[in-house]
Amino acid sequence: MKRALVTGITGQDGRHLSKLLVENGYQVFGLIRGQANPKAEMVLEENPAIEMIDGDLRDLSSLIAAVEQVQPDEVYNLGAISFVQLSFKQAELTAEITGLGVLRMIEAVRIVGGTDNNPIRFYQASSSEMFGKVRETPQTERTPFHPRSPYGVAKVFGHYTTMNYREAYGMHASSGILFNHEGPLRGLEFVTRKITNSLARIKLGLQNEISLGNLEAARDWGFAGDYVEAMWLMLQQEVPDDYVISTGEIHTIREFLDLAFEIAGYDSWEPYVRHDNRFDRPAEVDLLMGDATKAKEVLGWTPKVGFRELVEMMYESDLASETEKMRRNS
Ligand code: NAP
Ligand code: F7E
Repeated sequence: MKRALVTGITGQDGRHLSKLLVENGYQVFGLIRGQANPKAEMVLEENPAIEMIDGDLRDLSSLIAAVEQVQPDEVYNLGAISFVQLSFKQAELTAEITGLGVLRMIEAVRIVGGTDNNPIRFYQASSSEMFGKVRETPQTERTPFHPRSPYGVAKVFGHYTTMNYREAYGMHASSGILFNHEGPLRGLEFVTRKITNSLARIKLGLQNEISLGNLEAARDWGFAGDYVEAMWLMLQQEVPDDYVISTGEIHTIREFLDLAFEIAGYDSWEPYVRHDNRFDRPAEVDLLMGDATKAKEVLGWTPKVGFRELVEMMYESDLASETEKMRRNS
């Protein structure tokens, strides 16, 4: 039975990835930070086969202890402050966790190491935010980086750290440069889930409007369930490498609103959406569009869920859960 250690197990991707790993016959260990983290219970309810291990990306010794205890075949480093807007307000903490946290995690893996003929394989959750003010479109593994937020800067540090450990120590360390991926498990602070959840509440008469920032930004949105498969495939390759994971299709926030409101049976979203400059960013990433040809050719990976299906899935899930909450409260 293969053993995997996953940081960020309580996040969107951690929940999808741990499900996939358990289905693939792995014993899964999740790194959990803090005292009595309430999200740990939720993950265990979803997936009772997971074992939780205490640790924090700010604390190297806790990471070494976790790797020593688990003796993993594979480590997936998904833990981060992942909300770009928050990274502007807590830049130092973002650098500490999203940036230096990668160095600590991969250093723990290097120190513990695994056996000579079975070295520990490492996955780093890199991001399309590293491209920021894009130098070319679509973006590939060779496109230069120009991050536009403390989050993007921290991810560039983590990306180059992973590359450096691969080159300097011959480690099996790979990075997935993942473009935005969403789904019903997406945090409510991200724009897609904020829209589908608010829309479900508007439909049920629980809310009147949605306050949003810049509607003109364009993103390459895929489904998180498809993207965690790519993470796993990267660690099954003989040779470690970096891969762009994306759909190659872009839509603006405005187009997301068009489709979501159409699915919910409205003629127009305009009466329900208000601009609030608290959601504008000091520096914006206008457009991200990935070219995942390498992942297709080497990993055999392609996304399965299209844009309409994704928006429908998120809206239907929010409508069902908000209806259930209403029923319980009545
Ligand atoms: P998410 O839902 O925000 O989850 C972040 C996870 O990081 C949570 O489990 C959180 O745990 C954990 N974490 C935060 N601080 C930590 C610390 N000090 N020590 C250990 N764990 C800590 O993020 P996601 O969407 O699943 O994304 C997973 C990874 O992929 C992140 O690194 C993100 O930056 C990257 N990424 C995401 C996307 C995307 O579109 N989703 C695209 C590219 C890259 P708590 O429950 O304890 O807070
Ligand atoms: O913003 C605009 C906002 O917060 C998308 C993370 O997973 O993907 C994610 O980062 C766009 C931006 O995601 C609101 O200005 C407008 O242009 O959903 P988001 P993100 O910043 O693209 C990357 C790949 C990651 O790696 C990150 O971890 O939407 N926008 N109005 C808004 N965004 C939010 N959150 N809220 C609004 O009200």
